Amino acid sequence: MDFTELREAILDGSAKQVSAIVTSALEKGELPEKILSEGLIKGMDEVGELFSNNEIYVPEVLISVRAMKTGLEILKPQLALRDIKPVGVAVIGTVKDDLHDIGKNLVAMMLEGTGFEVIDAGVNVSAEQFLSLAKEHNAKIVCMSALLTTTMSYMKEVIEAFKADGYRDKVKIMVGGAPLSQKFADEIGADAYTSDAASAAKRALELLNE
Ligand code: B1M
Repeated sequence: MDFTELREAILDGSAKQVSAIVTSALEKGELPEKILSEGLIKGMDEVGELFSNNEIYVPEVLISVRAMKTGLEILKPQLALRDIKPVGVAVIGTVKDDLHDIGKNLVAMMLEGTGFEVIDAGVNVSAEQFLSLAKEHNAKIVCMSALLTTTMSYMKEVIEAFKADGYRDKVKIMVGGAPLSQKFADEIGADAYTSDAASAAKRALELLNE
């Protein structure tokens, strides 16, 4: 099956279209994992590309994500039946004393769209919470978001906490948020910095395979 129409429906943010195409593809015997990878994930990659190039903005991305999630809901039971595992577990959160989560939520959605199981710790997340969630869920990726110059420095405390616990080498720690930079990420010893949600998902997948 050619999944162009499904990818276009994701780009258009048409949940109704996505639902109809996914349902009919399943009825025609298409494999759920193929509909997921060739249709939903590839469609979200294209959305991510447009978003990174500032050709679309947050509202459009959120509509596409909603359409993609509609397709995912239909596929989930089929994927479970075929025992398709997530590519890995990622813990994400906005750091302590910071309540900004629009960007964090976009990153969480893009990670999900790339096949990760995402444990979203929410906002105002402490080092202890990041650490205990990472251990509890055997996460390979920890993503921290910060939007304030006064809270981004807390990311270093989180990294130090992972080191002190001896768990630092078991995870790849990624950071992001408007006031951040690659230089800052290097200074605090993060494994990766990305400037937007789409590249965060891509980089997480690369780190998983490194
Ligand atoms: Co606040 N706020 N805010 N704010 N707010 C900013 C960030 C600010 C820049 C506005 C300004 O003054 N110009 C300023 C921070 C200044 C500074 O320190 N640099 C600021 C301030 C001062 C405040 C308060 C202190 C205001 C006050 O109460 N006095 C207060 C702080 C509350 C707190 O956090 N403790 C505050 C509160 C708020 C609201 C809660 C009202 C609201 C947030 C609502 C919410 O998130 N649920 C809010 C908002 C909306 C903003 C602005 C307008 C928009 C931020 C946003 O969501 N951008 C913002 C001004 C601005 O930036 N225009 C501002 C859109 C979002 C998609 O971008 O989060 O950067 P962003 O995410 C991007 C990338 O950064 C990246 O991917 C995303 C999408 O591509 N990314 C990651 C993000 N996280 C990542 C993690 C990764 C990877 C990539 O991990 C691997």
